[in-house]
Amino acid sequence: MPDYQPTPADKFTFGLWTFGNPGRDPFGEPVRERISPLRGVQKLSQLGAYGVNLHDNDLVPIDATPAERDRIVAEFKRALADHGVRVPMATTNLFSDPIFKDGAFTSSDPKVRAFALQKTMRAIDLGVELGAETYVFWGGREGAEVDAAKDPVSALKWMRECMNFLIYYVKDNGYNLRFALEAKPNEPRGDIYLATTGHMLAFIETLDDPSVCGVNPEVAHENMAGLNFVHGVAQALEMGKLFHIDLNAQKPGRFDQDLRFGSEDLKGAFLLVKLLEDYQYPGPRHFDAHAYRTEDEDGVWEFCAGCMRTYLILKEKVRRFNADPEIQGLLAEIRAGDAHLEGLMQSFSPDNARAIAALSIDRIGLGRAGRRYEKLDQLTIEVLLGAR
Ligand code: DIG
Ligand code: MN
Ligand code: MN
Repeated sequence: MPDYQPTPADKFTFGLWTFGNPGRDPFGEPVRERISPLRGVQKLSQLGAYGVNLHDNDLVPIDATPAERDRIVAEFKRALADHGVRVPMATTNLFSDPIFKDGAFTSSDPKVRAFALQKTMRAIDLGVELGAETYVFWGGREGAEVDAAKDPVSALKWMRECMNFLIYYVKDNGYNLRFALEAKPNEPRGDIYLATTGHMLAFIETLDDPSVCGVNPEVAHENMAGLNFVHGVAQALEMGKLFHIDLNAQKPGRFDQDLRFGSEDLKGAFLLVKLLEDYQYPGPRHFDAHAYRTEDEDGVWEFCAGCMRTYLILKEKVRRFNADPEIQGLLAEIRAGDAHLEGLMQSFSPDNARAIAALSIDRIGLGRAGRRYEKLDQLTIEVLLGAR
């Protein structure tokens, strides 16, 4: 039996804001001290994590002087080096400060949009200085409650203008950095523009250079939109646009819970791990989640350890599923191909069209044939329950 002990080779990462979450919620004050970035780097290294990620202001206060900024960053870099922890991803906090109350890149006020660009350029510089190669954009305030106030077409044009500007900024500075756009349907805004990963994939194609921009899907966010997360990740993966991923858990129909990975919808988490592992997704397994508000610092580290341990246990379940003779035999039967037919359909020609038109296909028989999915899903559940 594997020991499910994570190592940096597993590429597990946590945002500073995850273990640093003090347990505040809209109806309650913090319940624990905010765990510092330095403490987090030390502890996550001991737990076997690969890296940490950050918003600019998770590390450098928004009102820090340049000298304070440099001191804080130098101290953080020393801790990263001392504990062998990487910073694969960085991002900008464009949602906490009141200036962003009606959006950052989509604010109707060009002064706010300019401030957001200014802040993001500085945050990109910080991320690159720390070694990040992926830069995430989550537009938490890019949305509306009063749609009469803002033309959504203008909002999208302003968003594109800012994203194009920042892509040119990265190129102009010769940074080795790719962008990953993170969707969320609502919260903290009543409605957030570019609400799902699908919206983001379409938006990316409208940028001046789509090649440097992908997506950062999050389990909870697609779930909030009532969507199948694995399907959205599969589409991004198939398009070569899965540049990063936010792992957590979520109960349907609730606010963004950002729960410990695998703590809800275990089959969905299994199928997600299967997709990532079967397709050898090379990126970090990033947990954008936090401990329950009921927890103290010990509980926070139990939360971090649990995210990684559950991923590794599910990865072992994937291995067992892929090695299970009965399951694989059933899948071979279910997925029986037909080289001739598939050859006809894979490329159009007048001959292929005539051949398909002339086919005699047993509509009634095919409609009656059972697909044996009850058996397959039961076997899947039995793998998850440890009965196979
Ligand atoms: C929320 O899901 C967002 C912010 O935490 C951050 O901008 C991004 C990073 O993964 N996820
Ligand atoms: Mn979330
Ligand atoms: Mn996220």
